[in-house]
Amino acid sequence: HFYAHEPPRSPQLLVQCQKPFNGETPHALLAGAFVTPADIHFVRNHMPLPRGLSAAEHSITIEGPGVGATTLTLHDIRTKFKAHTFCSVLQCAGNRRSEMAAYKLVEGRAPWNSGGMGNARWTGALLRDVLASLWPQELDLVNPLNNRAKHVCFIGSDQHKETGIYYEGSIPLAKVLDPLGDVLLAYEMNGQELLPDHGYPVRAIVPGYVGARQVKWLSRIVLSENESEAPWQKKDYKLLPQGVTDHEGAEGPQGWTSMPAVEVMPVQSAILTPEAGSVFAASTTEAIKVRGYAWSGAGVPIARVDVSADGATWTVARFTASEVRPSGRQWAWTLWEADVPVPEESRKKAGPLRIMCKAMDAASNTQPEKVATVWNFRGLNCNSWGNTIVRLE
Ligand code: MTE
Ligand code: MO
Repeated sequence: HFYAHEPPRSPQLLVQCQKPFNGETPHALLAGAFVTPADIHFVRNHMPLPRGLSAAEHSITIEGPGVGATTLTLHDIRTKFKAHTFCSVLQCAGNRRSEMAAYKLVEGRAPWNSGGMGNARWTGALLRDVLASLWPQELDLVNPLNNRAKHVCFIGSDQHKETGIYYEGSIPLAKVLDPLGDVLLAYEMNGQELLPDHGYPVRAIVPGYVGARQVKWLSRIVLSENESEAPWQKKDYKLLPQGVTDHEGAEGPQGWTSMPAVEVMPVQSAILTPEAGSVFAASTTEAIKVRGYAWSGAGVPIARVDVSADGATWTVARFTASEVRPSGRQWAWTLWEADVPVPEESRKKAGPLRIMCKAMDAASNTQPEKVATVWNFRGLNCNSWGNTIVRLE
């Protein structure tokens, strides 16, 4: 009965789990739109959808050490603060987990392919503006580190059915107060009210950060000396060292307690089409058209994407779409395509052909070649070279 009030969902979403709902966007649909439509944008819920939220009645409580507590209605947030609109990639830490799991067993439950990531256009008030107007004297906006609070906890309205705790995550106050940080209290996605699955009526958008901190159905914001104590902050979303291969290890000295929570995401790229298993004539002299995405959580532009069908000769991809913003605030993905020749060797025989891509951002961050390099027990942040295996017949 906990799940009796789930919203209607697009039948196009590939369902990883029904309760709680986890669904990803099919690769070809992601490749087909620079701005991911809201109804097919991936959904990652940890719990049943919260009930009874309404934009007209919603408010957010904001509190912190030395500043007390105050409540702002969503109406205030919409009308009293300048609205900012920009594209920002949301990526689940589990995106591409299936590739890690294929290499070695992981614990994370959903075997995401490359569709656990989307690029939507978000509208909202900057949390920086909100804090600056509430506490212009009490907070040091210029040097965030001078404040007693060092973290900002976001608390949702969805509850864990056994413990009763609400979904929660935190980010550094410095990210919120950074004039280039662009942390939003977002009330629109692609120019429309948020869909229930994406956090209606308001959610946090934390550009460049892992999806887990971009709390949906936002009801409280707590400025705090410490990061959030919630399990999603203290446990689940951490990159454990490679020696940790089971639950016992995760609870041990090299586990949760010794590793920081995932924040800024690494440079990422993946191939969306052709889909794995697509068939091409072995004798073809025509190049294979390859499409995909690239993005860097650092907010710097993608400098280059290279694509190869033999790992030795690389074709430089053409960028087909991006939203150009100043470096450090480029939160949209870059879509790309490349015409990749079938290697002479492969043309003589039928069989699988692996096509690979690798991106570099403007800060020279690159993707590691092998999944073994990034494997971790939770199956998080898989960003080794993108790939697809097609068939030559
Ligand atoms: N916020 C709440 N309140 N509850 C959640 O379960 N899941 C998080 C984040 N915010 C979650 C949440 C995770 S892990 C991800 S990846 C993103 O929401 C997914 O956002 P989306 O469902 O809009 O794509
Ligand atoms: Mo996630």
